[in-house]
Amino acid sequence: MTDAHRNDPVSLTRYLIEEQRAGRIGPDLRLLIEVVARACKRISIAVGKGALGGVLGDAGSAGQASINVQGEAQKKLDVLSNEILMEANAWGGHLAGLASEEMDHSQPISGDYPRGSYLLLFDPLDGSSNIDVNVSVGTIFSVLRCPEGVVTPTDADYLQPGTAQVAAGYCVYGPQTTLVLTVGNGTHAFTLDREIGSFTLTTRGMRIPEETKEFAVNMSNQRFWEPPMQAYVGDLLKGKEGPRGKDFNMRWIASMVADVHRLLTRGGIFSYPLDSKCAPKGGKLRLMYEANPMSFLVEQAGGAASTGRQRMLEVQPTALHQRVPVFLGSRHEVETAVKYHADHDAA
Ligand code: P6P
Repeated sequence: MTDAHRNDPVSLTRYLIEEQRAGRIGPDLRLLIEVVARACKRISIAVGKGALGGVLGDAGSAGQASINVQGEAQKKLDVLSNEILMEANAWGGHLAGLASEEMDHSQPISGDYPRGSYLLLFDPLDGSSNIDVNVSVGTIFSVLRCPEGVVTPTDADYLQPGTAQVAAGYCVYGPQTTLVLTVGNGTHAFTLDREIGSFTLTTRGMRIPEETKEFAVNMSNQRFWEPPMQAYVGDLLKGKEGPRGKDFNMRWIASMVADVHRLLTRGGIFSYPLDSKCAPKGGKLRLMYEANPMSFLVEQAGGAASTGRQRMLEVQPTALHQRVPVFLGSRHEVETAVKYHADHDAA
């Protein structure tokens, strides 16, 4: 769908009401997604102010950096984005609890407010190392059901495989602010109309081409990769004279939301594989609020998502901030990368 939105604009609210009317989502999930979208609008405004808003640079005070549970220096906008999402979701009555990349543990909704039946997980501002250099960043979120009978959820209640997600999405803060969402009925893009402050459906049913000539990986880690990854990328680089029989292009924005938005839009494969540096931690990217929501979106758009050795959405989580290797994007290309790993392991 290209320009149809100009004649009959479908807002995010109308899309969600139509999904509810069709019986695919309930009123609480509709409210949850609207609340998250509203928080993303506030984050977009804060990100867009940059230096003018005094929000660039590292968090912390008196020269003392603020370090999060990931062991990463927090940016001021990391902290602000987290606060915006926490405040927005505290009082609506749709959530039982929430978990964030920026918080050591999950947090039940305060007893001051009614609790709902959903768990919200998010990376409030992914790619934040790019903020100070004005490169696209984004918010990633995942929605799970709170286990039956659990009133005060703990970290263990979040440890559900990606197949249990009821919704997932991201908001990319780039030249446009675009919310990409799935509730299990396709992947759809909503662009923020800043004049009226509303997300408008601009692509209904994103589809990832099954083949691609574009890969996204941080090549500076090549010497640390496992042999199957060395072999896979080595053959990509051989181009049409090599076993793949075609030339490939490379992109790496180092902002997962931006790299994934590109492949959802025009195809490609994104990979952050194991390397000898991150292998002890299980990988670089986080399963619960980066890999799983992105994998849900990609599969709903006809793509594939894997750890290299297992379908991502079937990984049984063991820890809230668990890390995994990631391969996702054009289905046939992901299957090829997985085959390099299977052949290596079989040998
Ligand atoms: P590297 C951003 O910090 C992030 O979590 C992802 O958004 C991104 O894909 C990756 O890390 C970039 O990692 O090692 O290339 O800086």
